[in-house]
Amino acid sequence: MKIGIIGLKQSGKTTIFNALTGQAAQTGYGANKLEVNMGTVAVPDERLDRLTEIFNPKRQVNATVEYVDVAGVEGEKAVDPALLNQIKVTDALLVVIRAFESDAVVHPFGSVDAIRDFQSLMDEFLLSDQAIAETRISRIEKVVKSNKNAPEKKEYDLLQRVIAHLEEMKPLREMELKEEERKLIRGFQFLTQKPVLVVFNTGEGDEASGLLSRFREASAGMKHIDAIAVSGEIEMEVSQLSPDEQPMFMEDLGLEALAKDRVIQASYSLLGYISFFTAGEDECRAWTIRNGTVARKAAGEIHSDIERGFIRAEVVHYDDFIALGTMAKCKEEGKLRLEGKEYGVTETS
Ligand SMILES: Nc1nc2c(ncn2[C@@H]2O[C@H](COP(=O)(O)OP(=O)(O)OP(=O)(O)O)[C@@H](O)[C@H]2O)c(=O)[nH]1
Ligand SMILES: [Mg+2]
Repeated sequence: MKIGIIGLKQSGKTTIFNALTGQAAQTGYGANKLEVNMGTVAVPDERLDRLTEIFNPKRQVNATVEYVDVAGVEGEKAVDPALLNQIKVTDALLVVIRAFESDAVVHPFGSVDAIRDFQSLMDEFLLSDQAIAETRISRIEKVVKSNKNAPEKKEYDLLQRVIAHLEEMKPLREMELKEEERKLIRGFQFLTQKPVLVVFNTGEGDEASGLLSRFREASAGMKHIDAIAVSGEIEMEVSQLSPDEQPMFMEDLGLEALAKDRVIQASYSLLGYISFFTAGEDECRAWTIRNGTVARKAAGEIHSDIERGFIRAEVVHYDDFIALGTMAKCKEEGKLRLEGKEYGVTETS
């Protein structure tokens, strides 16, 4: 899974990137202009750890999340194409919104108002997508108008619908698209098509429940969007400590879970992602798929050859396996099932 971190200038994106990845990228004004910070972290998974204990494989391979932290956006105008390019191939956007007060940090709009900034960014993303769609339309308009059978005709018609949808101030996340249509516009990587996890960057000890409930009002009816509050600066400090030291500081700060883990959890649930496992003497490994992905496609995550040659899979539910302890026992008890190509892999199956 790959997540793009985006937000207004000086909202704390790089601070939060550091908290999520344990890196120490430079923060503060002008720190990264058009440079990109990238970091990959392993998705912690107790179930996988348990499988490793049982199978004792040569290696354990966790699922990973890749974060891309880019420069801040200006607000109130379409997003810079150079920046768009940097967060292009991402599954979701992590939108950082400043909610902390500080005289030392300049806010581009002159004051701290998190809900205003949220709305302003959403508008900016709409504008940005509109500009992309319009540019493409103007490029193919001539050929489509002069030749009814032009191959670009389908794309042209779809982009007209996309623009009409955006003009109603509706994000493309909420547009009904057929699989074929989705493919047709995939290359544009429209911002408003991506699921959004808003991270309100709050000051130390700030109570965030009021802000989160105002967010829920402001985002009522919107789809594929969620929000959490994170104290960026504190979380970054904790992330720089050794794993042994972290629990004590978390307790002192009253943190039940780290932003690093909360963001991963929120992202999985926002995207409807789940893990399935493969386990053996060589490796125990977690794979990320969308909940309900058919077995053949899930197998394709492992290798395209397996997808092509897929006949059936032997499946056992994690809980059954842990309860019974060995594959042989699962087979004996009828818990090892043969499933065909179209079997939907879900968390509970
Ligand atoms: N008080 C306080 N300051 C913070 C917090 N998070 C970030 N800052 C400060 O805000 C400034 C900007 O932080 P960055 O993480 O560099 O922000 P950014 O969004 O990456 O900035 P650009 O990449 O320049 O757009 C830095 O001086 C941080 O120390 C916070 O939670 N509380
Ligand atoms: Mg930054």
